[in-house]
Amino acid sequence: MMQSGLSAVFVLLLGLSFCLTIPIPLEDSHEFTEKDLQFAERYLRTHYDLHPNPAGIMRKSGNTVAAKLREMQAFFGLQVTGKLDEETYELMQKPRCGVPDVGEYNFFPRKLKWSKMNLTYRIMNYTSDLRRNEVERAFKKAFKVWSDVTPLNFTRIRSGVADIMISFGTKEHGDFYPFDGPSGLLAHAFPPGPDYGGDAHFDDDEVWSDDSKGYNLFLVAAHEFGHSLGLEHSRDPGALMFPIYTYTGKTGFVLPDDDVQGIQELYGAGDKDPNPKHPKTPDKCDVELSLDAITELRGEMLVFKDRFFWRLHPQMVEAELVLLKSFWPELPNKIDAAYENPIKDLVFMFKGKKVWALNGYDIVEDFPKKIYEMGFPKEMKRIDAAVHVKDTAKTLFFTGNKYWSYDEEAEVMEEGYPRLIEEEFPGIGDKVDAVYERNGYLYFFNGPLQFEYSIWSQRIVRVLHTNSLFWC
Ligand SMILES: [Ca+2]
Ligand SMILES: [Ca+2]
Ligand SMILES: [Ca+2]
Ligand SMILES: [Zn+2]
Ligand SMILES: [Zn+2]
Repeated sequence: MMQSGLSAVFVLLLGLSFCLTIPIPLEDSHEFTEKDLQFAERYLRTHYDLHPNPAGIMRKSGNTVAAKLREMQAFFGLQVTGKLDEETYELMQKPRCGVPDVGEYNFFPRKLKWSKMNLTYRIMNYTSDLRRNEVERAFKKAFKVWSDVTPLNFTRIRSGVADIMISFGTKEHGDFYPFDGPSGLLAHAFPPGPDYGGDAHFDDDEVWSDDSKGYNLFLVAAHEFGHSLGLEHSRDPGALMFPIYTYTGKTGFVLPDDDVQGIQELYGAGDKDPNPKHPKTPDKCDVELSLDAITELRGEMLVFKDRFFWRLHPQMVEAELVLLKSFWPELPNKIDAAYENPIKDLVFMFKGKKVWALNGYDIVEDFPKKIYEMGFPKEMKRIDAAVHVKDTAKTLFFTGNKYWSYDEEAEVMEEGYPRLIEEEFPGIGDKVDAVYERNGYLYFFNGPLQFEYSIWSQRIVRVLHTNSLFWC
């Protein structure tokens, strides 16, 4: 069954190489080169099953370029336009897994799984980027990610045929799903089954590492072995099975909840999970939603929660959820506070005793700095929230039940601070999780509540749910 599935795809792919370029609908305001368009088309063919019928005429529904663009934009939570725009194109360029995002592109009939719990793997060859024992350790650790949460066991064999044959290859490497040189496709794996089934291939035109350099072999392998066990791609940007690569740190990897749910649906839970706390991806419409930080960035709103932030564009209703690390690998996994100084065109982000400055999406050189350099007491451990008030050019910093006022022009902390939050802003509670300013109002977030405070009349004018930010 596996075999016939694969050969069907094989015929299809052979057919593709003779096709003409398909016109791609474009967002008017953007300019793409012919090369960009070919790249976009190739992306949709590889990951979204874009193909013309044998006569070269596009199918009526479902398989037009616009339909495929819509499918991709929906998968990644982008604005669904059916047109190629800057954001969509940028996403296409991110390094990712070679397995398609759409389930119907079957080499993958649904719910393929192994019918046994004891599986074998064999490492057929090695990359020269790492020592042999480092490669072996990365794969072993990647299998452990899955065996920790299921009854599955993985045993390495050194000869003969294993269920999961692992190899490094470049370009065309024997299965008609060629790799593409450095970056782009990083690896792919086949779903459970005989022969090719379960096998995982890694593009050896990448630089593989056991840290943040190039691509982390453990992280990519853990994702690919998810496919080897029968998982498809997840739309959850926090999931290991999200198709785009993000380096999440050298130590302390814990399988996200979404992946745990997925694999346990196939194999059930094991009895030996050493770390039963699996991080959940926040739900913006959760009535209990609380925030870590909030700021504007050149007109866009960034709302921080755990490892993530939402990007809220002023003209869009749907907020895009992304991993902090996917934008700023250097930043910590969670931040305390953030604010924008629009005059300096900088966004400041705080974690513990450190502060980073961003210009646009780029971290400014010489950062991070220590917060005491701004005038905070040396023993201060963190800032809870920060907001810049445009009219006064002052920035307010909240920590515990107190707040400070910072003069942005003179770059000094103002005299007479800290003061008690309760005295200046009665009714908002004795702590602030996050705060932003708009049109003369301060919006204070405290747990699941949001207090709209009029600077002019110095009082709370409305109490809202935190999640009303997202039109829930
Ligand atoms: Ca196999
Ligand atoms: Ca590649
Ligand atoms: Ca905070
Ligand atoms: Zn994948
Ligand atoms: Zn392959």
